[in-house]
Amino acid sequence: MNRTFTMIKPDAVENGHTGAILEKINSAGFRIVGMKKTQLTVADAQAFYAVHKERPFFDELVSFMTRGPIIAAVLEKENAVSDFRTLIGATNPAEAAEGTIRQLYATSVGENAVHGSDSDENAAIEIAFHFSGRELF
Ligand code: ABT
Ligand code: MG
Repeated sequence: MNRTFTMIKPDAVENGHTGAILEKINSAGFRIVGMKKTQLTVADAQAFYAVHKERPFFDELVSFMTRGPIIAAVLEKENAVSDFRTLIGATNPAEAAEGTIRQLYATSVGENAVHGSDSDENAAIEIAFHFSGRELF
């Protein structure tokens, strides 16, 4: 078994897609190990996306990710990291495969509805950033 970290981002929460996205996650065979509704601070978002700090879209990304609540969750499944990236689809929803979460619910590259960890190493870092051991079951 393998774990990944996801966020349902502010756009998808605002647009009322939380329930539909959780249903897709459940139907795809992921077990929810931990989950909470929370709002990132500017410092949280800057730290979470630190790899992008020199990119031109960084400030917009931080302001988007902090503008409203998110759902943060830890998911478990065999091959969770790569299977979850397949379930969410490409970063740009215009390029996301039919039936993926981003194809269905994202609006743009900058507001793409969900996050999924891109490696086991980053999943472990992201899980530790958002959850304590007592919040994972
Ligand atoms: P995340 O799950 O948010 O990490 O997205 P993903 O891994 O699919 O894509 P990356 B490359 O990590 O993008 C991080 C966030 O930056 C936004 N972005 C990215 C832009 O706004 N413009 C760009 O040109 C690129 C490459 C998309 C991601 N956030 N959102 N939403
Ligand atoms: Mg990423």
